[in-house]
Amino acid sequence: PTLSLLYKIGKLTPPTTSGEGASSKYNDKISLIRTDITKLATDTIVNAANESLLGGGGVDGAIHSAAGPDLLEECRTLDGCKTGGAKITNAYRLPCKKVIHAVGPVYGTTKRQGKHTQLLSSCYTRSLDLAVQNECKSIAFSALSTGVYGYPSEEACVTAIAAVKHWLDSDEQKAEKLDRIVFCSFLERDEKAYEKHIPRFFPPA
Ligand code: AR6
Repeated sequence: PTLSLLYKIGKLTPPTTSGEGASSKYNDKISLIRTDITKLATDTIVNAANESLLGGGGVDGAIHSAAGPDLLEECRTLDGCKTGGAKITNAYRLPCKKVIHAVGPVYGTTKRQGKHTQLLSSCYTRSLDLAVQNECKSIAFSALSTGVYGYPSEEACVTAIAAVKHWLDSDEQKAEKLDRIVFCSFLERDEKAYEKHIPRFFPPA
């Protein structure tokens, strides 16, 4: 459901203090859902990949097994991807049209280097740019880096929401090319984090 609807049914509550730059302008474009991302028929879904782009466990494993072996074959031609970056492929047997493979930071290492926030933000903004460049009108993000890569759920979700908000605000023409941006969580913990922090950036109209 969109944020507008989530406010209407009382699933999201207005923030006690609104954050800097908070605005409800794009509330009809943003959705929260808790489900298996491989079932979503958005134009593109964002995979939490690693630098090899050759598959793995978690959501990456689920996406590769649902897409079938052709996905791995295409990934082999990509020559990997740097942390903070993203690359796009076809979706094969998945219901979406394209898969964006984003490589989130490993929390411990990149935090020590003071780079974790910038790298995670960059995964979100690069993915949004790729979606628009490939004429995708809807995109669903998995909670990048919050599994094997050890990023604390709330910290990752605040970075994710802030990065998307910043991207939307930075270029109105680009923002209008996307009808729907979905934050797809899998664990209840992550869903709760989105419900808690989304209103600070996208308050009710
Ligand atoms: N649908 C949606 N979200 C899911 C699904 C699913 N089917 N399965 C898990 N999640 P993770 P990372 C959530 O570990 O931390 C892989 O081996 C999960 O609850 O998949 O970025 C890659 O190959 C969590 O919130 O990715 C890399 O080597 C989120 O997806 C490494 O793990 C991300 O957890 C990347 O680690």
